[in-house]
Amino acid sequence: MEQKLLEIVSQFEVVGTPASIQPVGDGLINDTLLVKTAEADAPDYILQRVNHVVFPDVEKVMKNIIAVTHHIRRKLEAAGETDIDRKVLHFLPTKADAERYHVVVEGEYWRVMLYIDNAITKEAVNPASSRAAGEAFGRFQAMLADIPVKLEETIENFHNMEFRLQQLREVIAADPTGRVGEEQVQNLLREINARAEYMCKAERMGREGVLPKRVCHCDTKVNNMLFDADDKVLCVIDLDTVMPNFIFSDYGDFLRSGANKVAEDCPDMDAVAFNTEIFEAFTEGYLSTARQFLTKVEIENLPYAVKLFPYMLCVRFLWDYLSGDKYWKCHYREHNFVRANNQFHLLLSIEQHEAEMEAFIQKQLKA
Ligand code: GN1
Ligand code: MG
Repeated sequence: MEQKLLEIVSQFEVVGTPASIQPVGDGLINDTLLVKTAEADAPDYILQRVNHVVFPDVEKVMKNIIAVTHHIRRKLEAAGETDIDRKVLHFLPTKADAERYHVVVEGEYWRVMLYIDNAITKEAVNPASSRAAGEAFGRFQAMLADIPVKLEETIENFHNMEFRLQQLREVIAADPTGRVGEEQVQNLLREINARAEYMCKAERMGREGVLPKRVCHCDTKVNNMLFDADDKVLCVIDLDTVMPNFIFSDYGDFLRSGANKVAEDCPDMDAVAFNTEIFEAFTEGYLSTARQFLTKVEIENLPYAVKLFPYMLCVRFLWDYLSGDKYWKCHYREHNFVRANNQFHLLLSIEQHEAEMEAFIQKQLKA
């Protein structure tokens, strides 16, 4: 096996002799391996197998990633930054084709990037890491605000609320699991329907031309950043979902996961609550780097974005529950329903904080 993997690495423009290989990290989607080279002065590498079930079009994914990393690299160079290989991911071209950044071996997709040593990832969401995340994801969007190429949508309609509601309506009509009639489902559906029109506001504003799509990360989690030993953010990682979206995706989804006082599948609905301290820290960080390019409409709708993502995940989890639990792994029959209900309770808690969120954002803008 190791020999086969080392041969894959050798198909890329690596410097030095790949000598050993071992798994690193705990990513659930892709397989990630650290490749050490024999020479002390040669860099080490990361070899990654891309999950082509989640990402059916790996060509598109790689095209986006290369456009994004090259654009950020040029920005950092123009700003006179040093140590750039630690501040943006560096993917290696293949030996066979300098324009290609992945190889296909026996139906599996592989890519290689430079290993960033002495970097740290954080799992804990606290005010400090949330502020750092806000800053980093805001800066990421800012650097990509003027990217000259149009990126591809690597998961079609990923954060399209109208599409997610349509999916839910279709599964209700087909009712393959016979779960639609459950009282708990009917109760949740009433709440979903009552908010459906409001929650599709982003799509409407997009069609009216008042809300732009920008390059977004679309998986803004605290563990998708690398820090150096001094706790400074080096770069944003995990770029597979980078695609054009409303900026609400990056802002709202971080708070959906980070500012819930409990895990997204916690069954104790009374414990589900919006953590305003995390909201404030993340918002402060995000606005410090993103306000330079955000429009008035985008800023005014940040509180809407905070509500949109719990609502969207409520709809997606319920859709999966009614479909027979095919998308998310479930450990018990009600697991997806619990997730959906948890997200709905998070939304209820957020709705209580609306005026407070607006006031906080206005205060930041005046600061
Ligand atoms: C999925 O598997 P993970 O945690 O990277 C989903 C996200 C959801 C999340 C909720 C490609 O992400 O959109 O927010 O579950 N990613 C995809 O747990 O569907
Ligand atoms: Mg990750």
